[in-house]
Amino acid sequence: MQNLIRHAARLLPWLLILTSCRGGDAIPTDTPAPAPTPKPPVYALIVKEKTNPYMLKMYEGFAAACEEIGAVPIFEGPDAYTADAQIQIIEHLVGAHSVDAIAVAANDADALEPSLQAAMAAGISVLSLDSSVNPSSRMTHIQQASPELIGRVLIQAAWSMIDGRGKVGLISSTPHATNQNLWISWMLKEIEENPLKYRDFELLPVLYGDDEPDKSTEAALLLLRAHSDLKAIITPSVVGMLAVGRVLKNRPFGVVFTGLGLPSEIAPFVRSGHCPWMYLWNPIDIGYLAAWSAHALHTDEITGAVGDILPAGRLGQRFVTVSADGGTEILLGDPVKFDSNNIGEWELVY
Ligand code: RAM
Repeated sequence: MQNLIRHAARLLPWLLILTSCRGGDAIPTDTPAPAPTPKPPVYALIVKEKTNPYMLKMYEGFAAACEEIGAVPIFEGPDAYTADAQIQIIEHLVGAHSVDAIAVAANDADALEPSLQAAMAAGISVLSLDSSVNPSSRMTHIQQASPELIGRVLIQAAWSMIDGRGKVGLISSTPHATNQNLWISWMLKEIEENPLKYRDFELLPVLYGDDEPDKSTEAALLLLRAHSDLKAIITPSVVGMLAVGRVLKNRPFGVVFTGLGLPSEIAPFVRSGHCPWMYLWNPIDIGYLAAWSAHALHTDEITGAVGDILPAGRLGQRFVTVSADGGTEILLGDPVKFDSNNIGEWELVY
């Protein structure tokens, strides 16, 4: 169906030309009309917010893949982490018929559903990356790493850092972010399923820094003020990580932090011992994989169904598999642990 709509849309200009020629200005039969130059496909990346360094790294990979493919990349995103602003962007792109595929990192999965469904109905290939949209609003999702693994390793890391005993704060991004919420649900499961191991480990209620430096700083200060016996902070947001690191650096040593951070930003805190280790994956590769997937969907090489195989440039062949939310996904790999041994190598990359 996607195909049919897309091809019909492509044929429309030709039909119009042919109909307008029927009147009198007939093209001489011995002069063949020049063949139209094929237009390169246009793929848009819509991020959660435009200045987040993680989002900029995703676009770096997205643009690089588009160059290899011969596609035109577009970088879109709101100035604040709101679903409303993302909906406006999607509606504008659909209304202008200006893109062939949209890859979106959702600020709210439910809120984006109507606009993304309208995009697909208009023949645009839709996929999500980083923070997923609902299965019914996408053709597939680019999954950075197993959400279960991410949630469990973060709790296990904090547990090891404080020898299993004491209070641990949790600063997330926005309350509607599907990726952070899923990771947090696995953090809680890790504790629930291992009551003996975590008997002296107290995870405090989640605070939201909204992926904003000031709000994340406030959340960290609030935790420190409210709990003089705080031992550690976990933050599954790169913006939150930098904010927490800066707060802890200006205080007497005592509280450690871990989470999902950019090596380029967190390296000084790994070296100082404030962040003994942390995790992430390559955000450039996420964007790169998203662009190749957008291309495979647009050219009908895949439909986004389980079992589909696609070429992904330097990442090789990738597979569409079933996702925990009932939709499908394409997995990048495992979360990477960054500590004093490898941080120096990666801080120059992302
Ligand atoms: C934040 C964003 C993003 C997340 C990273 C780890 O900047 O919320 O969605 O994947 O952190």
